[in-house]
This record gives sequence, C-alpha cells and structure tokens, in this order.
Amino acid sequence: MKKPIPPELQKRVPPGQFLTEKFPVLSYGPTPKFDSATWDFRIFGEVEQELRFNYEQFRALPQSSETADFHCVTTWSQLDNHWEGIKIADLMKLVRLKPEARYVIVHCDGEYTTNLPLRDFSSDDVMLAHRRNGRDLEPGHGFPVRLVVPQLYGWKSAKWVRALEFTRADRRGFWEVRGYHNHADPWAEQRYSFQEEE
Ligand SMILES: Nc1nc2c(c(=O)[nH]1)N[C@H]1C(S)=C(S)[C@@H](COP(=O)(O)O)O[C@H]1N2
Ligand SMILES: [Mo]
Repeated sequence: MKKPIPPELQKRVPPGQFLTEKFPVLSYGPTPKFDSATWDFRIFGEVEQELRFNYEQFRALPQSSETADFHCVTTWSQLDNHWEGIKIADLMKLVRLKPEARYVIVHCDGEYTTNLPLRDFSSDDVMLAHRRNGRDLEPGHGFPVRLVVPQLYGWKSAKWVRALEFTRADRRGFWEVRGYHNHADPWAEQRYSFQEEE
C-alpha cells in the first residue's frame, strides 16, 4: 500500500521512493553467525599500517549518534533512524592513509562487498553503527556492526562489516557488478549501471 507522501516530508524523499515505517530485512543470503571470540575488524590496503581490532577493542572506540534517513533502491525510504556507533571521522583519526588511497571497499561476512569513493565515505554522516533506535541491531539488520551511508542507496550501507580496504583504483562490489549503479545517489536516481553511460 503506497500512501501519498505528506507535503512537509516531500523534500526528504528522493524521486521514485515511497515511505515505510517498517524496517524490512533486505539481505542477499543468510544472516552470518556472530562469535565475539573470533570476530575481528581489519583495516588494510593503501594504509601506512594495517589495523586489526578484536571485538572488545572495537566496541571500546568512541561512540556517537545521529538521526538519518534510509533509501533502498527497491523504492522504500525510511525517515529518522537513530543510529549509534563509530563515526567514520573518528575511526579515520586512527588510520594513516597513503596519499594514493582514493576508494574504500567494504568487506562483510558472507562475501558481500560494496565500494565507495573516499569522498563519500568521509562524509560527516557516515558511521559504523551497532545500535538503531535505542537497541542493539537485530542480527538480520547487521549485528554487530553495519555501515550507514545516508546519502547513497541502501545497498552501500553494508551489514556485518568485517574489514575496510583502501584502494587506488575503484573496484565494483557485489551489487555494483550485478547491474546496480556504481555511485548510487538517490537524489539523482542513480539506480542501475546502464545509467552510468548517460
Ligand atoms: N552484508 C550485506 N549488507 C547489506 C545487504 C546484503 O545483502 N548484505 N543488503 C543491502 C541492501 S540492498 C539494503 S536496502 C540494506 C537493507 O538494510 P536492512 O536489511 O537492515 O533493512 O542493507 C544493505 N546491506
Ligand atoms: Mo536495498
């Protein structure tokens, strides 16, 4: 049932999207098993020094929160999610990037990857979230940690993130090689890869 968008919210809803209050689980493949004893988070690629955090170390990183909207390419949008976790700006204070680094490949449990330019990744509203709307993420929504990239379509908000790889050259991720747009700006309706020719 697609309800009309209230006029006061229209500015916040990208073209071709409708609003939902639900938070559907949208995953390709099963929800990975989480074990805090073996879980780690790695940062590698074009960095002066690779980093590895165990679960305890990762959860001890400085926490922030934000309220942000979420737009899935399948046309649902959800407003005002409250996220808690690590701001990328804070995480990047620990990372010494090589000057060649221009892209980020996000690696997840279960083979899922997504790519974004460093510029989008470094945007002030990007975070690695543990909690949504006052509770730990449910397993299906990415526990223990997911990326939140409010200004791009939802598939860039990778769940069950295990590593960040910084690269010189761009490398398309899971959906980006399967017909979805490399950049994915919902305001420009960058849904499919064939649009990249335009
Ligand atoms: N690891 C992983 N992350 C993922 C996905 C996935 O299949 N695997 N699906 C993406 C898509 S298409 C969307 S819209 C959002 C959905 O998040 P949700 O399942 O928490 O609603 O997660 C994204 N992150
Ligand atoms: Mo999606």
